[in-house]
Amino acid sequence: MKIGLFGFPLTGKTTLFELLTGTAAQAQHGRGEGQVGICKVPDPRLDKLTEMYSPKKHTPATIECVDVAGVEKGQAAKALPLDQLRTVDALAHVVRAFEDEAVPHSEGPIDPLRDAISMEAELILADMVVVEKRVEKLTLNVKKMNKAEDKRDLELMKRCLACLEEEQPLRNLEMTEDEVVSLRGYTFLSMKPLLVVVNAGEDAADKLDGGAAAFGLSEFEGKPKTYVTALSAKIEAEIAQLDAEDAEVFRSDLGITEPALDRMIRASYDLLGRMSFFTAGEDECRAWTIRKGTIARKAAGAIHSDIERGFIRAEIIAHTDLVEAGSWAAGRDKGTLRLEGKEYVMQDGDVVNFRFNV
Ligand SMILES: Nc1nc2c(ncn2[C@@H]2O[C@H](COP(=O)(O)OP(=O)(O)OP(=O)(O)O)[C@@H](O)[C@H]2O)c(=O)[nH]1
Ligand SMILES: [Mg+2]
Repeated sequence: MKIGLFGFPLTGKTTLFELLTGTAAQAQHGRGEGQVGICKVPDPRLDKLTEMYSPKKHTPATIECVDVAGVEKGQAAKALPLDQLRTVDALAHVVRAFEDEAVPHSEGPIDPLRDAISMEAELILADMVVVEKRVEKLTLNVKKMNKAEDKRDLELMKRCLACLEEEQPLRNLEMTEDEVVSLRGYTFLSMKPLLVVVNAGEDAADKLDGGAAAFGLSEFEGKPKTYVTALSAKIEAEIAQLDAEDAEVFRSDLGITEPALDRMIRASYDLLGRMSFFTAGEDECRAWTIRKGTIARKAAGAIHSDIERGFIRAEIIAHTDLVEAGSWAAGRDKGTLRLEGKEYVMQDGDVVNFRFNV
């Protein structure tokens, strides 16, 4: 899973990147040209397994993060930062809500809704350039060769163009699975799931739980493949330097109910329809990220293609049941550990032992 942080200049992208990836020392402020980092997904369920098994290795799930330079308004179509986001699974638009006279904002007074709308327009514009060229090319091809395939592509591209001309992102366009696949190669930006991350000031902790509405962004809520979350990047970056106990005291003093890292990751998992399962043993306890609705045999493939190919059965126990039973064997005795076949739909928090044959 790869997430791209982007936004107007000086909105706190690199501060958030540092927080997510724990790379404060290396991250480049004011430049951040496509720097990539790994975010370890905190998960108390995995911590609990590690406590039970004392494994040699503890391996959390990870999310890849990209931090790009600020996008200037009106630059979208040729902006390098946006081009660096072509390969991400989701875009995280870092919208500025914090007030700080020492940090100028290219768009003028602080206004999260205005910025969220203008950035959406930039994405739409960037895609429009690509779609217009494609429509031109396909129209010519159809005239010349009249191939069914080109005709079908042209029809789809025209629908995309109409959507963009109405100032709607391609996220809003209803498409079949096949159409989505056929557009994949274009890496359209306005088609990517969008996480609007409001970077609120340190004095706005009481608003964080209020979500979109608290920052005047209600109109972004409930849109297709769009999710709004709020956090306070700078203060959280400072809290991240503290030990766990102090951090908690600090957070509760400020009224922050959930660490920014957890909030951001939960939002990303929800937005992208992802969930985690675990493998646990004395060698390694590990979290794996899969799409919701994945069947057992496919989930095995997340670990290794051999396990998917040679899949026989999966021994599965829900995390809560394993903790309650106290051990794998006790779970088997209690009957909460089950044997499931390849078509079993994985559940969030399943702890799994795949049986396979190669
Ligand atoms: N007061 C306050 N300042 C912040 C907050 N987040 C970031 N800043 C400050 O804003 C300035 C810019 O932060 P960066 O994280 O470098 O912003 P950026 O979006 O990466 O900037 P560019 O990459 O240049 O576009 C720094 O001085 C940060 O300390 C915040 O939540 N509150
Ligand atoms: Mg930056």
